[in-house]
Amino acid sequence: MNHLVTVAKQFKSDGNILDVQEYGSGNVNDTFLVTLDSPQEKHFVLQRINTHVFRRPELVMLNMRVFTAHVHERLRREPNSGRRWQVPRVLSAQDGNSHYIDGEGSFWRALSFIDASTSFEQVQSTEHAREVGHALGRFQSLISDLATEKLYDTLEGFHITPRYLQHYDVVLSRNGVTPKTPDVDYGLRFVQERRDWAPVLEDAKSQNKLRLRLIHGDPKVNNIMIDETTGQAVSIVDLDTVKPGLVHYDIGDCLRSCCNPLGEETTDFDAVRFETDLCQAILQGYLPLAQDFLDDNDYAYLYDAIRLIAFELGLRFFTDYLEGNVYFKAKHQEHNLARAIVQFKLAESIERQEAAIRAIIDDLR
Ligand code: GN1
Ligand code: MG
Repeated sequence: MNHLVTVAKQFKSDGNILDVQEYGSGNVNDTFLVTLDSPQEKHFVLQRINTHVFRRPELVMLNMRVFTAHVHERLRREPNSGRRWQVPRVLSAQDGNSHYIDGEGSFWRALSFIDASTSFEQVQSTEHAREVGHALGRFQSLISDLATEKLYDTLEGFHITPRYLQHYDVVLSRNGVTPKTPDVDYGLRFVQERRDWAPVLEDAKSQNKLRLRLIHGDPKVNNIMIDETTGQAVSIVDLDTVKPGLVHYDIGDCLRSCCNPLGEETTDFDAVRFETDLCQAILQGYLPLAQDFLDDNDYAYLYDAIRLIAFELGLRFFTDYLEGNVYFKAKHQEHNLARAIVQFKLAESIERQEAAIRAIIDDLR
């Protein structure tokens, strides 16, 4: 029997397994969609966790159990808002655990599929952008009353930009840079010119201007599930990085992902731009839900967050290219270099539009 089917059978579900197919476009974990013959549950999501990235995957699952229980309880008590909102459920393995380890030592887990919904690699319209913003606000607000100490830090250094810079310096001094092509040269200069500004959010955190909260960590456009009929956002998936952090990491990540109409994988570098209309729509969806937990300092650092997370992701891709593609899955040798340039071009576009972006933020406060 196919190995994937054998693994899928280790998780409790309502029906027999009809099919297991690769699913989505994750850069870290391997994701599969399992199809069942049961009318109650047509699908579930099966994932092999990248344990090179998530060193303690059992803590990722523990976190997931804790905050999904919290959110399910809040949703149960909340008055009906007339909108569907769902959180994936962790499916137990036959032995009652939240994971299954196969004969090769791979770590597998299963989650329920959000029915009748779909996600997109790029934002489709301003309505879609508004829904993405709504989803992020809804998600953050549902975990805003869960104490940060309840969740483990399952990926130390995640979104701590100065840590990525430190690692970049180590890789550069260890490996050197060969070949020094014009693209590599551009990347080196780009990082050099911005490195003094890179600790901006971490500095604000140390000065107690910004405080830790629970965040999603990866609210990019393809993690927002959209109802197939209503077009409304109904869930955010990819919950591995829900842990303590700054809400700014989330806002920055959401905007760098959603306001880049060409997407992360384009190779048309000169056409990459940050679309301020989409930024406005996302914040229009987000801020009404977030204004209860955002203070003046939070607003003051929003622009920096948008610029920083684009810069940071570019730096992460660039470092990974220089290191030989050890973190992000790459389809070819230069793949992470190309992804880095896209993020750097996006950061430049953000910088050019600083006044307009700050005006949008001020306007919506
Ligand atoms: C990774 O695996 P995926 O695609 O969900 C990465 C994110 C990046 C994203 C860029 C744990 O997410 O931080 O923003 O690639 N996840 C991790 O596409 O590093
Ligand atoms: Mg992810």
